[in-house]
This record gives sequence, structure tokens and C-alpha cells, in this order.
Amino acid sequence: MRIIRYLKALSSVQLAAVTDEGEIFNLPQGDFLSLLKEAEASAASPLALVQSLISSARPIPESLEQLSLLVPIEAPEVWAAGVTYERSREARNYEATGGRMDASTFYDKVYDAERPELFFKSTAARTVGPGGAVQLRSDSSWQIPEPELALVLDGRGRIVGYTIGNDMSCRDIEGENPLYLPQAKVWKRSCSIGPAIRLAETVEDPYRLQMTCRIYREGQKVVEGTASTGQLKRKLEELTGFLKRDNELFEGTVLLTGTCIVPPNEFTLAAGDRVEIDISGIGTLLNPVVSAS
Ligand code: DO4
Ligand code: MG
Repeated sequence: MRIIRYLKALSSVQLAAVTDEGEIFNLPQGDFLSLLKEAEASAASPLALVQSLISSARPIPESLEQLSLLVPIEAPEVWAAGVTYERSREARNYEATGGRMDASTFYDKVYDAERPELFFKSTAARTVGPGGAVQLRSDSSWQIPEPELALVLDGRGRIVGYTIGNDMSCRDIEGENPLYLPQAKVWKRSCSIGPAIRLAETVEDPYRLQMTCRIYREGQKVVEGTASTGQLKRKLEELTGFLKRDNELFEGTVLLTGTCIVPPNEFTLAAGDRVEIDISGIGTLLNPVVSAS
């Protein structure tokens, strides 16, 4: 079962549930957090609540492709984990050593350390949803999307859902100096999430999700990469455990879990590109790329 938000006529926002069969049912709650709250108040699981709400309802006639999808949740904060896959460690080492790959870097250290790399990535205002444009930085010439499994958390740091995240990144800024990480990661429209939240209780094994990223330029596919969450070095609870430690977590915080798909080193995004990220059981997150405004 997946939860979406879409734009209805007269600019009103509608929450809806998408069943495994692809039927879409409008839900009465204003947003995903209200759904969680109502489930908790009635001591039901979110899935049980949704199932009871849709049991005697009719699906809407539109298909998912016909709807104007919005971010499935306006996450107050988006955090991200880094160097959680071997492929990411390799890519960061390439950036940090200018391709020499002969140094044991802090990326090697964090990959093996008990404490993971966690950084602040985005706020609701900087985050775009399905179909929204992600933006390039004007002072970087080496930019890539980072396709990542994203965890939707409640205020206690429990995983209540899974979505897809794009952690847009500047490899040159990050490689120049690790202290530049916030600038390499955080700017206007540098994060996208969506298209749906898959309820956590309906995911049998989050370490068996297939991920694909495709980048199109002038209608041609110029990059394609695949990965599995089975390649993740850490457990998801390790990441949420460190995120919530001595922290104040807001309901609906999103945590990106790191990337395992990195385009070839000679590739950089350009305005007009289209990024497509697919995770099995969640959907496809599509975003056009625009230049800095
Ligand atoms: O260390 C820099 C960021 C790493 C990252 O964003 C990732 O591995 O996904
Ligand atoms: Mg990342």
C-alpha cells in the first residue's frame, strides 16, 4: 500500500492510497502525518486504518500517470547518510584524491567506523516532488543526482514508510574540501522526494529493493545504473539510531540512506536533462533539471 498526494481542481490537495493492484482511493486526512496520528489514536496500524477507510469506497477513475503528483510528505527536515555503500566510498575517494586513489581517506575511515556520516540535507522549502525541477548550482561544473532509498520517520525515529530521494550533489565542491560539504549538498531545489510513500509494514524486506537511475539528454538515455539495497553496509536502524541520538526529531523527517549509483566520472548534469529513479515497490521519481535562477 502506497500513499500519495495530488493536486485536484481548484488547487486543492488530495491524499490518496494506491493499492498493489494500482487502484487509487481518496483519503479524508489532509496529509500523511494526520493519517499516522489517527492510526495511533485508534490503536490501529496505518495499513489497517487505510484498509478500513477504503473497504467500502470506490477508486477514482484516474490512473497514477494522469494525476499531478505532489511531494508525498512536506518533510520539515531531510537528513542524509553518506558513504554507506562501497560504490560511494570509491567515488568520494576519487573526488578527494584527484583520481590517484592512493590515499586512505576519511571516507575509508567513515565507511568502517561505528558512527555513520549523517548530514543535514534539506527543508520542505528546498525540496521538490515528482515532476518538479531540480536545480543546478551556478558555481559547480561537476554535478550528479544521487538516487537513494529514503526513510520516512515518526517523531520517535521509527520507520513508518519508504520513499525515493535524490540527493543532488556537487562532486567538485565536495572534493575540494570536506568542509564545503553543506555547499556541495544544500541549495535551492537540491533535493527531491516521492512519488509515493510505501507503508513500512507492507515492505517485507527493505534490504531487497532494486534501484535504477536513468538520465536522459535530448531524449537519449546517457546514464543508467542499477543497485540493490542489499549492498548497504549498515542497517537502517543504525542510521536512525544515530540520527535520533540526543536530537529533536520532527514527525515526518526524511532520512536518505546514501547512494550506490554514481554516474561515470566524466559525467555532469546539464539543464534540460531528465532524471528518473526507480525503486521496486515504491515507484518512479522523475525530475527535469534546470539551471540556476
Ligand atoms: O560524504 C559525502 C556524501 C556522501 C553521500 O551523499 C552518499 O554517499 O550518498
Ligand atoms: Mg548522498
